[in-house]
Amino acid sequence: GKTLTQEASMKEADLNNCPSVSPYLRGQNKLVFKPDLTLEEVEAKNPKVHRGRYHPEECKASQRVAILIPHRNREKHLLYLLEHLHPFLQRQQLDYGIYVIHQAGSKKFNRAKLLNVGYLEALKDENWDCFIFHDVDLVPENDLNIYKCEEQPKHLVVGRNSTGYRLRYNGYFGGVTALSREQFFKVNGFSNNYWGWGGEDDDLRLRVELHRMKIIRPMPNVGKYTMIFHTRDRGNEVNIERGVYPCEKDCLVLYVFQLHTSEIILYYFSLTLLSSLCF
Ligand code: UD2
Ligand code: MN
Repeated sequence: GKTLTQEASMKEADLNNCPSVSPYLRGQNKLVFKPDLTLEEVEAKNPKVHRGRYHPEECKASQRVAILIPHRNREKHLLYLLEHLHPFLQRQQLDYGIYVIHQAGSKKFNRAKLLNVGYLEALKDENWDCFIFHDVDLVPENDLNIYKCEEQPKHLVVGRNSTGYRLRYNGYFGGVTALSREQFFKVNGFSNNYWGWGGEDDDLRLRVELHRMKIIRPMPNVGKYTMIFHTRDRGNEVNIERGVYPCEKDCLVLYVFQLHTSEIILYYFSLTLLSSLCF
C-alpha cells in the first residue's frame, strides 16, 4: 500500500489545470463597507486562508500570484480590502498570497521602496510568477478583472468611483499594477528615491517603456475600483522634487535595491503572510 503522503502528493500531481475562465466569476459587484467590520469576521469567512495564502483544491492554478500592499496607518482600509480581496481572488481560482509591507515610524512614506522590499522578501517564500502592486484603499468592483500577469505589464485601474471611472491621464500607471517576476526584475523594480506622495508610478511607467514593453489594461467596464475615501496622510506630503530623478539613474544598473534603512519592516497580519522581520 501507499503511505498517506505518497497518496497526497499523487493527488496533487493528478489535479487538472484550472479552466482558463473560472466558473465562479460574477462580474460587476456592489461593494458594501460595514463600519463595524472586525478582523474576526473576515477570518471566519475565509477558513481556507492560512497565513495569507490560498490555493484552489479542485484544480491546479496557472500562476502563483503575490499581492503586495504598502501600508501605514490605514488599518480600516486594510480590513475592507482584505474582506473583499480574499473571496475575489478565490473566485478567480488563483494560487495566491497577500503581503502587507508596513512602514514603521513616522518618517516620510516611501511606497515604491516598500514594494521593492515586498518583492524581494516574498521571493524568499516562494518563486511567485506574478506580482500585484496594490494600494490599500482600492477595492476592485468586477471579478472579471483578472489578477494574473500577462505578456506585458498590466495596469488594472482603468477608473475609480471618485474620477468617474475614467483613466486619470494618458500613461497613468498608479494604484494597482501587475508585473510578472521577470518583468519587474527587468525594469529593476521601482526607484527607491521617491519619498512622500507622487511620481513613483510615472517613474515605473518610464522604466517599462525604456525596456520596450507596452502597458495593457482591461476594458473600462472591467477595470473599475472604489477608492475608500481618505485625505492626504501625515508623512506623505507631496514630493515637490518628484520627476527630477531621471529613470536612467538607477534603472540600467542590474538589480541593485538599496535595502539599507531599518525603518521598514514587514508586518504580520493574520490574513496576510509575514511576521515582523526587521532589516
Ligand atoms: C495615487 C496612486 C498611488 C501612488 C500615489 C502617489 C491611484 C489610485 N493611486 O494614490 O498608486 O502612485 O498616488 O504616491 O492613483 N499609504 C499608506 N499610508 C500612508 C500613505 C500611503 O498606507 O500614510 C499607501 C496606501 O497603500 C495608499 C498608497 O500608499 O493607498 C498611495 O497613497 P495615497 O492613497 O495617499 O495616494 P493617492 O490615492 O493619491
Ligand atoms: Mn489612495
